[in-house]
Amino acid sequence: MIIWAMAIHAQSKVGLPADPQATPEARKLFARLMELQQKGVMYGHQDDLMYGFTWWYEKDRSDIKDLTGDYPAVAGFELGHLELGHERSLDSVSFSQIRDQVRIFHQRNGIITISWHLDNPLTGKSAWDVSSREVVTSILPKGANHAKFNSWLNLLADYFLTLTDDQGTLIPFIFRPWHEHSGSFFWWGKTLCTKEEYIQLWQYTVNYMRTKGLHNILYAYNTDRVLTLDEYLEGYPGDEYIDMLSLDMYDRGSAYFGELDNALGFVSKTAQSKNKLSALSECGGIGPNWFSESLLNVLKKYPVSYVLNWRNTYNPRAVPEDSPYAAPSGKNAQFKADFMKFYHDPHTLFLKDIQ
Ligand code: BMA
Repeated sequence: MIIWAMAIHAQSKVGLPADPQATPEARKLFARLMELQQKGVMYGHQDDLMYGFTWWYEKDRSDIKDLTGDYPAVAGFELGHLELGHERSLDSVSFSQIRDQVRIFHQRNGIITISWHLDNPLTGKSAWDVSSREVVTSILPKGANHAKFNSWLNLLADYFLTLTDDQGTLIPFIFRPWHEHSGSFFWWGKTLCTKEEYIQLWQYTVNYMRTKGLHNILYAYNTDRVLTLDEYLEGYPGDEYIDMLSLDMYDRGSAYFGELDNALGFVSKTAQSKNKLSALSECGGIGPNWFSESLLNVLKKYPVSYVLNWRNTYNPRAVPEDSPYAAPSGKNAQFKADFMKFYHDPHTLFLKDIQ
């Protein structure tokens, strides 16, 4: 009897989001991601649907689709400046357009992931303002900026509550706040607060969203480049808060693929042992066979839900030498064939592959 009960319990733990009250849609998304992770690695692109390197909002356009004929399987969206009550994000995209594209992409059966480069609530400067080590302390309970932080979380929750489908059902998505904690370039970075404060920040945020009735969110824990699992897990808020273990790593030189292999190895292994998802949630690089061989060879070794290239910053003054990371063009047009090889590889999944 006890063994039977334990077996049922263990089974129910497999493939379930961290939120005990997760909506059916969030459960479905989690199970779908778990299944897809066994099939291959999805390709994702930040801000893919709103603009590209040389264009600004053209209906149904995407730099990835222009090149490959298909959309990415994962679309990234950014909410920085929502907390200020602005109409447009720090990347100049209107929040109403983001809402529209989230709805459209969900209808296309794509996967949605959201990031938040929120301003520094203490100094009023950007997310990259690391001039003070008091910011996280100041927004936690009893801190001088706690009420302000709550009002920012309110704006975020209110916006999340508008991300609904035609039936009014909340659209499930992956949220990756407080990212790249192992680095110290955001005000919530490793040397800018204590480990305990960082954990509290995470738990407070997730609990706040849950209290607001948001049970449709899968949460991604995230660091920048790390060399060890201890380094990776420093600041991990706990299995009850996290659904995905993710990593951001950009190509910064010859050690890159070795370090990526090492980190993705322990991240994906730890994720598996916790029944969580894993992802390479930001990456970028270019070079001969960069996508189709160097990156793919590492990705093929581990169960990784998705790999995402950061945004193709719209550049109205682009000159032919310029080129974005994703969907290479300009001076990198020579690498288009490499990206197409990556696209055609049976291991990579674009939107049509996940229907
Ligand atoms: C960064 C850069 C910035 C952008 C931010 C949020 O890495 O792309 O230009 O504002 O992400 O999207």
